Amino acid sequence: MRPRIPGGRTTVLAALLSLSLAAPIAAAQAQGAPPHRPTSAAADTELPHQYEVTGPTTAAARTALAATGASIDEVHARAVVVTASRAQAAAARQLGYVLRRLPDPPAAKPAAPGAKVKDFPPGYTGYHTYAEETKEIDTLVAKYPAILSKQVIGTSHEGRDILALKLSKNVTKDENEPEVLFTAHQHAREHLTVEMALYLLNELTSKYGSDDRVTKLLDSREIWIVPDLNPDGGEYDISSGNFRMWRKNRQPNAGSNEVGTDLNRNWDFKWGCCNGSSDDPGDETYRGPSAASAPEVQVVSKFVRSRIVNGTQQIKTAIDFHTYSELVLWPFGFTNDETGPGMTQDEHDTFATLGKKMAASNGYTPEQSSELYITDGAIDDWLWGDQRIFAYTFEMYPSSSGSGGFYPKDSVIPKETARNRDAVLQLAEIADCPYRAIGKQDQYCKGKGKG
Ligand code: 0X9
Ligand code: CA
Ligand code: ZN
Repeated sequence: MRPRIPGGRTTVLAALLSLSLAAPIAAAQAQGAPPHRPTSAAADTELPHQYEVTGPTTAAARTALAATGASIDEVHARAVVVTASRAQAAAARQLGYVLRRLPDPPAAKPAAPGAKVKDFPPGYTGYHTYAEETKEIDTLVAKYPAILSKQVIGTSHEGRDILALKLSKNVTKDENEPEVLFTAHQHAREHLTVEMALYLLNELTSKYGSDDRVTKLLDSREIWIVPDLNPDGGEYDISSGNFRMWRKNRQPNAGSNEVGTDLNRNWDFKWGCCNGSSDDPGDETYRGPSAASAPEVQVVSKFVRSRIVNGTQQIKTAIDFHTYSELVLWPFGFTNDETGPGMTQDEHDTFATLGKKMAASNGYTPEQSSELYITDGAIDDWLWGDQRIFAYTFEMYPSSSGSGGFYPKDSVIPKETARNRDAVLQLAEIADCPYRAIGKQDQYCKGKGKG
């Protein structure tokens, strides 16, 4: 594991920053960061941009910065990277920070106004649009009907199907096996996470019967994959021909022209409790008008609750995939405390031990999510706090904006999805008794389940 610097996680970039505070991020310079002056292009003013913010060094300072409504995309020892609208950037400057605008995502040829773009731009066509994703899933279900089944668990605001795929031997039967959940794409611009879900679907079907670990897993577990929580946002992000840097869903807000709720601030556990989300519909981290107000959150919450059988939640472990920063995060996000109501020492130790083991296999940095900044209404807090599922958030590739930020080229997809294979298998394998991670299986799991 990498060494830690107090007040922030350590990355190569952070080390560079600390050596040379005055030097801007080299990659940003090389790509020609745009100047700070406002531009007159109307389209430009509508899109948020990324900024390097020098100054905040503690989780508390980052939480205060997040209260401007910007999203925090990277955390380093002496700087962060945010996505912010013009107003949010101004608010951050009001806090006394120096902001430097980073290059915008690569732009394809702008489409004619109103024209609907059907695919990702050149260099990104390996990513799956919603239609391509649907087709790929249907092909796999047709090819592997004995071990893969598809359910439509509900629809998004705009009416797109939200799917849950089940992988198991005897897939049509609800067997008494530990269940595991993988979710992806709460945030529209985090397209690599859909590829992660598709990778798992391909890997766990095509290797069944030939790969020992995969075979044992499907023989003894029921694995659920919800590959796309935010299909509307994902399609909106690509539909102009330029990446829009969109984060939220596409649900309108009453009394506002601003669209969308941040799904990862909308879950019904400690919703809006702790300055870890925004009440302003224009903000990146808008929590919505009430807990679970987003249809996508309702659909997945209902699905998770449906896995309570005879009073016992069958799902034991979970990962929600995001990008980016290469992190393994665990609850709680709403508090800086490691233990307290809803989190015993043994529970915390189980989270931390498992989280560090997974991080050792993929090279990510492990930490409690609130070490970054406070978040309330995030999915992992709900999965643990409300459903007692050992739930993690993975922030995938890259580690920084200089390597593509939210929009790395499609050439990285195979490597950066396979990179999480071992971590995913680990978490699925230990689902029968997560407390085995701390050697307390006899205390917590005696006579329960099967391995
Ligand atoms: O802010 C978020 O929702 C996540 N970062 S992202 O850049 N993908 O938006 C981090 C969430 C951390 N908090 C919890 N996992 N609770
Ligand atoms: Ca079951
Ligand atoms: Zn995210």
